[in-house]
Parts: sequence; C-alpha cells; structure tokens
Amino acid sequence: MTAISNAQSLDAYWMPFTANRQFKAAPRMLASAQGMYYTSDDGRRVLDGTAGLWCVNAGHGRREIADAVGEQLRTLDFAPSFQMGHPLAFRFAERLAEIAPGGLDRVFFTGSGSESVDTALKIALAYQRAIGQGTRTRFIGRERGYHGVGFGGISVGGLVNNRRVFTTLPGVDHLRHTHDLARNSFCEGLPQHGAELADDLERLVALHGAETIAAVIVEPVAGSTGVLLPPVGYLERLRKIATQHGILLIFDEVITGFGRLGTPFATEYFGVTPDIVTAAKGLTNGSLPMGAVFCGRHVHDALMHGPGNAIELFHGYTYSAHPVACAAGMATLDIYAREGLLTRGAELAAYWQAALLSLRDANHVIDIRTIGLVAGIELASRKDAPGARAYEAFVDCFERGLLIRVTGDIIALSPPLIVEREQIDTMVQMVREALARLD
Ligand code: PXG
Ligand code: PLP
Repeated sequence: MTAISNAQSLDAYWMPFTANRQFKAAPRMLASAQGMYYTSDDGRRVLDGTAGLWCVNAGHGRREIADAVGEQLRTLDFAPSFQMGHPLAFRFAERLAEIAPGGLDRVFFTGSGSESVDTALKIALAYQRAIGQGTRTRFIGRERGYHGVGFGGISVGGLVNNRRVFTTLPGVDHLRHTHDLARNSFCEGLPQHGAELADDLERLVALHGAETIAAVIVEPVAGSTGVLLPPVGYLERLRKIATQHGILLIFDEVITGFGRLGTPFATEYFGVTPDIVTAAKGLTNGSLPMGAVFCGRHVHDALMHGPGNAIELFHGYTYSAHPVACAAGMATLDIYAREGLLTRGAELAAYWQAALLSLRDANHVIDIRTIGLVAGIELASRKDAPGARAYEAFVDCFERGLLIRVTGDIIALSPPLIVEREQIDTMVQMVREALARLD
C-alpha cells in the first residue's frame, strides 16, 4: 500500500482502461515528475520508459510550459471558439502549419486523439459530399488498429476488446493487419514481407464499390496494439490505391507525430503524404489535453464554398483551440525546436535498436521491433493466460523503478525524446532482469 492509498478512499474514481479492483487492492501511484523520472508517492524514482502514455516527448516538468500556461490562465483563461477567435489559436495553427506533416497546413483543433479521429472521419465525409461524391460514406480501417475510443474510432479500430461490447458505425470494413512473426520476426528495421497486404484495399473496393468509400485510416506505425511496423512499400501502395479510387487516406499520427520516429511526423519518415493527419499527445507534451487534425488544402478548400455567411463544417468542441492548451502547445514547439527533439530520435535510433536487439536472447522474447525511439518486445504467452506474463513484467519493473507499457504479451517502450544513452542501457538491463525473473 502506498502513502496516498492509506490516506484516502480509492472508491470514487472509476479508472480508465484499468482493472479497477485489482489496482485498488495494490495501487501504483505517481506523485511528481521531472525530466526522465517519475517519483512514486512512496518516494521512489521511476524511470519513464513510456513518455507517460507516449506523450511527454520533451520530458517532464518543463518550466517553459508551466510558465506559459500560468501566464495564459491569468491573461485569457477561456475563449469561445465558435464564431469568435483569439490570437493564440491563429498563431499556434500557423506555427503548426510550418511543420505540418506532408505540408497539410490547415489545422482543426480538438481536445484529444479520439476527438481528432472523429473529426477526421467527419471531415472526410463532408469533403466527399462537397465534391459531389456523397455516396462515399464507408470507412476502411485495419485489424489491430487503435484510433481512440469514440464511436468513430472504435468502428475503424481493430481491437476486439474495445469493440465487442459496443455497437459500431455501419458501413465500416477493415484491411488485414500486417503482423507476421513467421516471416518478419527479429528483422532489423522495417519488415521485408507484407507490402501486398495493402492490396486488401483493392479487394474492398471490388467488394463494396469505390463510390461507397470515403476514407481509409491507418496508423503509419501501429502503436497501442504492440508496435507493428509497416512492411517496406506498404504505405506507398496504400497511397497509390487510395488515390486511384478517390479514397482519402488518413494517417493517425497521435503516437507517431512530434518526433517519435526521429522525424517530425511519420509522413516524412516514410515519404508518403496522406490527405489528413490526426495528432494529439506530443502536441502539448502531454501537459494539457489537446489534439489537432491536419488537412491538405484540397480537403479544406473543397469546403470553403457556398454563401459566405454559411458555416462550412458543423463540427467543433467547446475546447477546440483552448487558449491555455494553445499556450502549452506553443511553449512545447519552442522546446522541440530549441532542443532539436523532433529529429533527435534519428540520432539515437541506431543505438536504441542495438540496445533493444541485445534482448533477443532474453527470457521469453519471440520478437523485437524498433523504429525511431519506439520498441515492441513480444513475449511468448503463457498457456491459457495471454497477457499475464507481460503484466507481471510491468508490475515488477514498476516496483524496481522503471515504467513500461504492456499490451497483451507485448512490452512497448517509448521514452521521452530527451533520453540519454545510459538511460537506454538502464531500461534494457531492467527489462532483461525482469524477464529473467518471470516464469
Ligand atoms: N489514435 C492513436 C493512433 C492513438 O495511439 C488515439 C488515437 C486516441 O487518443 P486519446 O488522446 O483520445 O487517448 C491514440 C491514443 C497505449 C495507449 O498504452 C495508447 C493510446 C492512449 C492510451 C494508451 O498503448 N493512444
Ligand atoms: N453535452 C452537452 C449537454 C453540451 O451542451 C455540450 C457542449 O456544449 C456537449 C455535450 C459537448 O461538449 P464538448 O463541446 O466539450 O465536446
């Protein structure tokens, strides 16, 4: 039991994506954070191997962000964004436009990744209708995709636990996932096999008719499901097929955006330009909730028609372009630029990969995948207890001072982009030792 849990009841807070009863019987509490470390509420230092939840890319406790947020709260705490503006929203959008993935420089603000996904899907529908393609109402997602938890996101998403209890949007179909341990395990870099899986989009066009499909959405690198890298040539092929059939391509860069792969966005890493990109997380260094949807001008401009006094898109959130979140985002971009963090991953990627691949002979490991500053370490599952092994590794690591993330029997690592080489070594060593203790 930790200090906080002794002091107060844990009953009222219904925790997200958590085994509530298990957690509350043995809580893990974080009390503060600075740089690469959390401090637990019983005073232990915990190395952050996950940048929080893939979002604290510039490390914790950045004073510049805190100062900007405090100042903004005192200056303009809130401003309605419907039929009203505030200067920071325009300035922030302009700054984002300068680094926009694939030059997609029209920016719609949301409050989270899930909202960004729903927004992108709605923009895709509105775009198709605006260009006279109103029969295009279908979406194509991909098995094992994670696109947040809105109804749009779980519909195009492909994680069964996030879907089975809930109804989903009609008219959604899925590409097959690209995970193929038999052909690609322990490959260094992108998997060599699987580009042909992009042809699933052709199959779905043949099945449904191109004129019914509005957009296809994929994570360029699937994060939440356990770090699945796109096979060489896959994204290019998907782009080509989508273009051929008038289908918008959406990259969900909620995780890959803002430097995770060693380029500002995955779009640059792969040299493939979608029509719409969703982002969140690293946008504010995780400090305040905010998301953004980057749209190509062709998408944006198609909607800027009709009477000048008509609202072009009936969509937006109370907190779209929240001034305090904009202030946090501006300060975050300053830090990224000053410290070169959006490309630092590229400098460290080789070191990261070599360090991680040294775990190939560690207990239970059946695959290791790395790109930029992300890694997935896949473990063999225990018979009849999928996920148990990785969960035990997670608890064990936390108790010894390392925060990792697990999904099924895959360990995901994605440290803040300020990580130093010694800290990489420490992470790898601690994971190795945790795996050695596991049965
Ligand atoms: N799209 C992608 C690709 C994501 O990774 C979302 C959308 C939804 O974002 P919000 O802000 O609504 O959570 C995400 C979020 C994990 C984990 O450990 C991943 C996410 C969120 C929480 C945990 O894998 N990804
Ligand atoms: N529900 C009600 C009753 C509301 O009035 C609003 C917004 O005004 C919402 C939901 C949507 O909230 P948000 O704009 O924060 O997404």
